[in-house]
Order: sequence, then C-alpha cells, then structure tokens
Amino acid sequence: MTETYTPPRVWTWDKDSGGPFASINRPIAGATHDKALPVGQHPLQLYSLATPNGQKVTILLEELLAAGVNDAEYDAWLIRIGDGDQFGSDFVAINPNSKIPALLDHSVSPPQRIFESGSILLYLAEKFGKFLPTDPAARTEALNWLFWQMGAGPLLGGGFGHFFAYAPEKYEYPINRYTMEVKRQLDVLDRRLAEHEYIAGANYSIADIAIWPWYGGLVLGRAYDAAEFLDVASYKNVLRWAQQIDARPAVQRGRMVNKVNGPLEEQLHERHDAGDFATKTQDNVEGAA
Ligand SMILES: N[C@@H](CCC(=O)N[C@@H](CS)C(=O)NCC(=O)O)C(=O)O
Repeated sequence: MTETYTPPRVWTWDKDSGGPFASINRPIAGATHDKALPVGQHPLQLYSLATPNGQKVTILLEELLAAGVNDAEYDAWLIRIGDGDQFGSDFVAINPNSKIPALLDHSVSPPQRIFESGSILLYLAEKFGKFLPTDPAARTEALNWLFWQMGAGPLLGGGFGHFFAYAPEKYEYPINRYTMEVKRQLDVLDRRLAEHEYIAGANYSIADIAIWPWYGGLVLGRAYDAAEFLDVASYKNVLRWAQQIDARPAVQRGRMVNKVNGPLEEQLHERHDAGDFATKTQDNVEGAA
C-alpha cells in the first residue's frame, strides 16, 4: 500500500521534491543571476538545448536551409538547463518562462523575441513562407495539429515520462493514468497517419516537426526506455511516419544541434555555420583514427 500524503492548508517550499530536476525546480519566476548571452553573426540567435522541444526549432531551421532559404542561417547557443542557464538575466528577458527554446530575431528593429516552441515554429514558417500551407483549410488543419502537440506533449513528458522514468519512486496511480492517456494519443496519431502521409495531410509541415521529436522519438525507442511497456510496435502508421521523417538529412542535422548527451558523434554543442556539421564529421574521423 502506497503511503498517502495529506496536503497542508497552504503549501510551502521547505524541501526539494527529489528526482533529477529537483535542483532546478522552484516555485518562483524571474532571473536568479545576471548573465549576458552571446550574439553571433546571423540575424537568428537561438538559445536552446536538444530536448524534444529544442529539436523542433533546429529541425525547422535545417529544413528551411535545405529548402534554399539562406536567410534562415542561425547561431545556436547552448543553454544547460541542468546548470540553471535558463534563469540568467538575458535569457529571462527573451523568455520570462525560463524554458528553452528561445529565439531572438535581429533582422527586425528592435529585435523580436520569440518563446514557446509552437510560437517559434509558426513565426519561422510565416516569416519564410514554408512548411505551413497557404490554403486556408490546409493551414487550419496544420495549426490544429501544431496546437494539439502543445497540449498533448506535457502529458507525455511531464506526466508519463516524469512518473515512469524520473520520479524517485514508482507509483501505480500516475503511471496508469498517464500511460492510458499516452496510448490514447498514440492511437489518435495512428488513425490520422493511416489516412494521410503526413500529420496535416499530403505535405510535410510544422505539425510534423512539432510532433515528431516527442511521439516519433517515443515509437523509435528513444524516450524513457518505454517502447516495450507502451507496445509502440502496434502503432504501425506512427512508426512508418517516424521512420520516414527520421531519414531526412535536415532532421538528422537538427537533432545534433545543442545536443550534450548520447554518442559523441551525434553532439554539436553550438552551431554557427552549415560547415560545423562537416567539421564535426571530420573531427570524428580524426578522433577515430
Ligand atoms: N511549452 C514549452 C515547453 C518548453 C520546456 O518545457 N522546456 C524545458 C526543456 S524541454 C526546459 O527548458 N526546462 C527547464 C526548466 O524547467 O527549468 C515549449 O514548447 O517551448
């Protein structure tokens, strides 16, 4: 029998809650320290980390560049959330919510701040006229799914992933609750992808780019070590779509940017130029020699 907890009348922050994020979780917003952020040579300055939310933006930027949009060149700076970089003063000025990804567009005056991954995807898709259909019905469908991800994702990450993989103890109630919901979400996607090649229809869009790092990663066995538990192989259409997107070179590059875990050859801590990927490959060849 799980020990039960009787909440006090008023919650107070008197002890850390345990788990791997205990040191960065706090119940107050705002900066904890003064810290200037670096600014590179390109108009787009990204401050991020290669979590699924971070990967959405670097994948879109790499896709835009691959589609010939040279103005999408960007500098990607590393924000180590485990070290509290998201609470530095310059970062908080871009994102008062202290979460990666955060983008500053210096091509407009004054520079435009963009936070929330969905807002960043929409901003870039509209700015460059790519990966978002212009036909009103198709555009609305893409936005339906973009916003679906914004609502659904926290139940996967903050709900299922947290209690299945990160909570200091395993509790049956939250694991059951969020497993039920995540399997329902996978079924929603599976039914949609049974009838359409991509999430929004016939064309690859920011809806795929938002959903893939979370749900594609999950069915490809890259998240929470939960592939068997969730029986991801049964969502055949999601798997087909996930593999198709995984094979795109821009997606492979986007996944590497600001990555600080996994195999070294997949990590590009900062990205300032398309050549950084080639240099990285060269480093690896030299490293292996
Ligand atoms: N809704 C936000 C979520 C962003 C988010 O949760 N970012 C996490 C990493 S995936 C973060 O920066 N966490 C740092 C913290 O919670 O202090 C988005 O889509 O941009």
